[in-house]
Amino acid sequence: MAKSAFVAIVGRPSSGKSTLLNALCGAKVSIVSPVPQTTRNAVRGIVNREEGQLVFIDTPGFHLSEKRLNIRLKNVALGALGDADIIVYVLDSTREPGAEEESLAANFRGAEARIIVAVNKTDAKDSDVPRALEFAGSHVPGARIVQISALKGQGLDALVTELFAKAEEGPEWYPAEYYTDQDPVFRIAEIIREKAINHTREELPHALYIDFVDSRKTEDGGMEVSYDIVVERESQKGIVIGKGGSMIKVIREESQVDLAELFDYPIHLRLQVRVDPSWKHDEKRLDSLIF
Ligand SMILES: Nc1nc2c(ncn2[C@@H]2O[C@H](COP(=O)(O)OP(=O)(O)OP(=O)(O)O)[C@@H](O)[C@H]2O)c(=O)[nH]1
Ligand SMILES: [Mg+2]
Repeated sequence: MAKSAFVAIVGRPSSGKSTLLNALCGAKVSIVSPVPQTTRNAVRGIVNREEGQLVFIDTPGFHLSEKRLNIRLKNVALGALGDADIIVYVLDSTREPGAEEESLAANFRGAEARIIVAVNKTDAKDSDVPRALEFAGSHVPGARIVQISALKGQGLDALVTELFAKAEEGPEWYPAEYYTDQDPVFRIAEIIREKAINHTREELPHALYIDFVDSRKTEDGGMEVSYDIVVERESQKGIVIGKGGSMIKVIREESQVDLAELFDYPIHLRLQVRVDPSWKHDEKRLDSLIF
């Protein structure tokens, strides 16, 4: 009988969790950026092999902060941890493990048998693998450890082998042709958010969310979809629009490229920018964005 398992991918912000999920799935399932706190949801990606099925759950980076949004993000990660059969703990070998890393690792106490530590970014110039191995050995004793580069796709076969060694016999949770369960409205919003994050800096990536407005069928058999890029302040609106609309044009065009790859029908994207000064304090809004 085939095996299956739910596998949570957890780690600090920017440790490479989403990059890892995409590399495992061989597709862009979860958005990636150099900015911490990019992932805001428990995004599922599915890997089917001869041995069975692994359902991965990407999670927001574990970040110590008392801000309302960050607490919610942390709760998404902790929820996924609790639900998972196996945990891949992504440890960034380029970063000094500090109080945040220790606080995250403390969640694994007693669950070491369910954990595989993936020491990531081993390709990077500033990678310090011995430091990461030492931390893993002392803070998650007994857990299996693999060295990977999610970016270069190195060590992933070894990781998958370790995962199937831990997985138990079980049903296929998704049809074999699925690699994610995200609905199209969310998926498009995430792609727009990725492009917007990657073209803005400082506080702006954290200030924005993407809001679906409407959609309609088009004569070419496709869909026209309309989204708002929502920011917190009027000044940020100007930045996202750019001089003569140049920035929003780039965001739209880059999004269109990804959408053409993901959908087998044409998507015509319309983008507007809106200001919502208090969305981070709006519980209903947060409910709809962080899950
Ligand atoms: N050199 C190197 N860079 C990596 C590797 N994996 C991820 N990165 C980079 O690290 C940055 C963060 O990657 P993400 O995959 O978005 O990290 P994350 O853990 O999902 O981040 P959050 O969602 O914010 O928690 C990006 O710039 C990636 O290109 C790796 O193996 N090697
Ligand atoms: Mg991520």
